[in-house]
Amino acid sequence: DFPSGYTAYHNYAETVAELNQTVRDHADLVKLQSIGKSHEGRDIWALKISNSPATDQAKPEVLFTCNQHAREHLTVEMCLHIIKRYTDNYASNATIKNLVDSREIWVLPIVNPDGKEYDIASGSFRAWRKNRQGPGTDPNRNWGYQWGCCGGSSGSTSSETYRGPSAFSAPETQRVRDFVNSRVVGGVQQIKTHIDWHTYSELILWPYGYTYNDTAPGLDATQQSAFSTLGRQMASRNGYTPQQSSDLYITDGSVNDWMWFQHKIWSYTFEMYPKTSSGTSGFYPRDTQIGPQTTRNDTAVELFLQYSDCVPRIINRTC
Ligand code: 0X9
Ligand code: ZN
Repeated sequence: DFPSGYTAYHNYAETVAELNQTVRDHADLVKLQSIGKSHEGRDIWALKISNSPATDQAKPEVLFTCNQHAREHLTVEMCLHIIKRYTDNYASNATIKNLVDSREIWVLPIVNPDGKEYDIASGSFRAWRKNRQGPGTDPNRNWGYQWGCCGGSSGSTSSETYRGPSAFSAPETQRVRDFVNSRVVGGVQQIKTHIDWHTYSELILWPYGYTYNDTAPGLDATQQSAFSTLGRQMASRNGYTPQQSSDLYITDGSVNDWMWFQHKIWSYTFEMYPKTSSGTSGFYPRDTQIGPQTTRNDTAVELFLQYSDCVPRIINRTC
C-alpha cells in the first residue's frame, strides 16, 4: 500500500469505496457503472454526474480520465476531487448547479488499476508506468490513431513507452475506446470534450502529438485556434504552460490524437504538479499536496465545462 507520507492517497479499493459512498450521498446526482475489466480482472469504473443520472439526456457530455499511467497517483485524486466538487456543492453553488444541469459529466478515476496497484503493492513505490499485461504496455501509446507511426513510441517490450503488439492490444484502452464508441447516439458522438490527467510538468497539451505540424489531416487552422485558445485560457487560470503536445515530444498512439481524429472530441492532456523534478520523485509528491494541487485546477475545469457545449465558441465560431 501507500507508504507513510502518502496515506491520504486512494488505492484501488479506497477509490471504489469513495465512489460507492458518493452514490449513497448523492443518489440523485450520480450513477456508477463498470465499463469492463482490466487485464488482471479489476473493474474500470465510470461515474456519471448529471441532474438525472439514470436518463440519457440530450446534453453535451464531458469526459475526465485519470491514471492511464500507473505511478501518476495524484491524477486519481484529481478525478475524485472533481466528483466531490460537482456533487457536494451542487445544492449550494449556483455555478456548479448550472454546469451539472446543462452537462452530463463522466469521470473514470482509474483507467489502469493493475499498474496502480503494482506500483504500491510492496509498500515502496516501484515507479511503474505501464499496464500489467506481459512486459507491460504504455496505455498512452496504444491508441489506434497513427499507432506506432512516427517514432513517438517503442516496439521494444522493455521500454517505458512500449506501444504493444497492435493498436488497442491493451484491455484497458479497449474498454475506454468501447465506452467512448458507445456514446455515439443516433450517429452523433455525445462526448464533446475530454481531459486526460497526467503528472508531471504543469502543462496543458492539445493535439496532435504525432506530428510537429500545427494542422494535419482532421485538424484545420480554425480547430487548432480553438484548441489553443481554450488551452491558453485554462492555463492562465491554473498557471500551467499551454502548448501543442508534440512541442513536449512526439508521441504516437496517444489518447488525445485518437479522441480528436476518431470522434472530434476536444481532448486535452493536463500534466499536474510538480513543474520540475529529478528522477522519478516528481511522480510522488507528499499527500499534503493533494488539496492545493487539485483545488488549483478548479477554475480551469470550470472554464472547460463552460465551453463544453461548443469549444469553437471561444473564438466566436458556431458549432
Ligand atoms: O508521455 C505521455 O504519455 C505524457 N507524459 S507523461 O509524463 N505523463 O507520461 C504526455 C502525453 C502528451 N499527449 C500527447 N502527445 N498527445
Ligand atoms: Zn502520464
